[in-house]
Amino acid sequence: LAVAHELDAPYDVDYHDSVGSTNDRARDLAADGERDVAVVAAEQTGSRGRLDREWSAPRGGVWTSVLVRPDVPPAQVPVFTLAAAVATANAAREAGVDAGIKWPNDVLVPTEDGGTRKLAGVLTEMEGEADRVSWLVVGIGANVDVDAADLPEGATSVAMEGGVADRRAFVQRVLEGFHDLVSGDLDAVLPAWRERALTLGQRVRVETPGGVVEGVARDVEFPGALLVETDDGVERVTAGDCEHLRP
Ligand code: BT5
Repeated sequence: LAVAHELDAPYDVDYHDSVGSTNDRARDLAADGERDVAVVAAEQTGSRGRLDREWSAPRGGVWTSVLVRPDVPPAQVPVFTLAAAVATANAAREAGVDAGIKWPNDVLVPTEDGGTRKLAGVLTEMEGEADRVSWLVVGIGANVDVDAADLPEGATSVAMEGGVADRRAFVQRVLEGFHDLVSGDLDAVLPAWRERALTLGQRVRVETPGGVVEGVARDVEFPGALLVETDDGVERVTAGDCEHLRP
């Protein structure tokens, strides 16, 4: 694999044939004071999902973590996560896979029986003061040229969906798309997210740190909250695990 060296990316690329976690590597670079960089790996041996869940990252996937130092308060970080999901869903669509986003950042492919399979995920980590982010690491994992046997149940890949499984093109599009979305007006991320959303209009059940919220997902609001219409009115959900309920 020679993904990295020929990458025409909007970031400097720190390439690894094998690494524990690209997010951990990016965090180390952040501590060293590096500026914007995209860590890219052919495989990860200790990658993480959110809430310390395991993430499978065998060869054939796109595993990347972008280190940026945006001049924004920590409260705006969720919009970077939405942007990463949009860039990834768009890269999948360019590869011929009809992917969409489950709030906030799961990239899924709808199945014929009304379910979904997970194509990609995003893990964002940051450090900052009250009013300003010091560094932000946005980790993106996408199953591109990966076989079902190497993935957990419920997962899918570009190859499995019959798309064009070109990892180099995919990672390039993800990095370009993300860069474009976060370099301009951050408010513009929301309409781009809405265009790819699978969650809006759906009945959802969100497990938030403050309890379960159930209702119909109506919209997203800057910097990334989900507005859920419940029996008791509209609730604004800023974090949590979202499940689409079958009608
Ligand atoms: C995520 O977590 O979806 C965020 C995944 C972020 C991975 C990237 S890869 C580059 C960077 N470096 C890292 O170490 N991480 C980031 P979450 O929403 O918690 O979903 C985790 C769940 O997805 C697991 O519990 C499994 O059920 C499932 N899963 C694990 N590996 C998968 C895969 N390769 N494809 C699809 N689903 C997977």
